Amino acid sequence: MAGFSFRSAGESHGEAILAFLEGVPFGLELDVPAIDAELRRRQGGPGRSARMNIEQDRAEVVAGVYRGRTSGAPLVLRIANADRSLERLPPLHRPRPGHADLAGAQRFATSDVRPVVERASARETAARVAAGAVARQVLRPLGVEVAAFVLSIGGSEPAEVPLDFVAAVKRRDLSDLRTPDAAKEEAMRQRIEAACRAGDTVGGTFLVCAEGVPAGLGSVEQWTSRLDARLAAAMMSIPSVKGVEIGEGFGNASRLGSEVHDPIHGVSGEKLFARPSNRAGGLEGGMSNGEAIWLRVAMKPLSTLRNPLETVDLRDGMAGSPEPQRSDVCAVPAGSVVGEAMMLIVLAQVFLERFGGATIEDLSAAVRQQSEHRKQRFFVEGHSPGS
Ligand code: EPS
Repeated sequence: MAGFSFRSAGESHGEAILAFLEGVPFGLELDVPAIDAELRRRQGGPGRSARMNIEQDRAEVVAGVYRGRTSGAPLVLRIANADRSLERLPPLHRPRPGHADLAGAQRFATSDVRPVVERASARETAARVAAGAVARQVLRPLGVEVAAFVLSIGGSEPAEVPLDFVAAVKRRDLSDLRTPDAAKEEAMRQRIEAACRAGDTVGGTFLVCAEGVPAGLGSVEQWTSRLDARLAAAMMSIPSVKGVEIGEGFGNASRLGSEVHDPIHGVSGEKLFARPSNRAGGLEGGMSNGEAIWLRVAMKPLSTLRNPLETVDLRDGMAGSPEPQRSDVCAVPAGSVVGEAMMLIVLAQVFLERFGGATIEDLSAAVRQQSEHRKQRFFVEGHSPGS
C-alpha cells in the first residue's frame, strides 16, 4: 500500500508499547534522541500519575533502519514498559463510569475488564508520539512545523490563540502546562490542585497548529479524503478527546457569512495568495488552502476518580465502587503532545499520498516541483497581483 501508515500494539502493563510505521521514505537519517525528547514531553505536566516516575520512555529501533538511515522497510519502534505487572495484576469486575470498561466488557462478554483496560490505557499514546516524531523528521525539511498549545484546564479562562507561532512555541516550552499564555497558567494550576485535593479529575482544551503546509492537500472529491475530516478523526481517536473545532468552527455557526469567510488577496513572491484573516483554520473544501492549519481540541476529565462514582459488580449486579486504580488528575498537557503527533501523522500521510517518494530526495523534489508549477500558472497574463 502506498503512503505513510502507523499502527500500534502493546498493553499498559505488558512488555512494551510498539509503533509500526510503513511508507517512511528511504534514506531518512533517523534522530532517535529527538524521538526520546518527544516521549519525555508526553510524560510531563502537573497532575500526572505516579506511573510517570516509574517509566522513562525511550524508543528502541527494532526494524527498518540500516546504518542510521531508514531502509524503506517497515519501521518498528519499541518503548519498553518498566511496570510489566500485567500477569500479576488482579482482575477488575466493577467498571469505571466514563472509561472503556463497561462497553468493552459487553463487547467481549467478560466480567473481568482487565484486558479491555490494558489496551484502552492512554499509555498507548506513547507509540503515537514516537510515530509523530518520525513524521516530524520527514516533514521538517519540507518546511512544515507543527505545535500544540494548552488553552484551558478545568474551565479556566482560555488562553488566546497565538498569532506568532514561533514566539508562542518559545513561551510554551518554558511552561510545564504547555501553554503560551503565562498570565493564564496560575488559574490552570489551581484547578488541577483543587481537583487533586477533592479526589477528582479535570479536562481542558488545546490548540494544534501546522505552518508551511502547501495548498491543495486533501481532496474535495471523496468524504474519506477530506483533510479536515481526517484531522478531526485523528484528534477524536485520542483517549478522552470529545470535541474538535476546525478554525473558528463553533463561533462561525452564529455569525454571518460576510463575517466568517476570509477574503482572498493576490501577492507577489512565493506565496501568491494572502488571506487577511484565517477563521477557516487553513482548510477549505476539505483541502489545505496554504494558510496555517489550526484546530481546537476538547478533552474530558479522566474517568478514574479517587472519589469514585457508583457502579455495579459485573459478577453479581451488586452496587459498589470501581476497584481503586492509579491514574492522572489531569493529562491535558500530555494530550496536547499527542495532538501534535496525530497532526504530524496525518500530514505525513497526505504529503506521501500527493507527492509520493520512495526516497527522501524524491519527496522533496516533488514538493519543490509543485510549488514551481503553481508559480507558472497564476498571475501570468500581464496583471500584477493586487491590481
Ligand atoms: C498513562 C499510563 C497509565 C495511567 C494513565 C496514562 O498508567 P497506570 O495505569 O499504570 O497508572 O497513568 O492512563 C490513563 C489516563 C487511562 O485512562 O488509562 C500514560 O502512560 O500516559
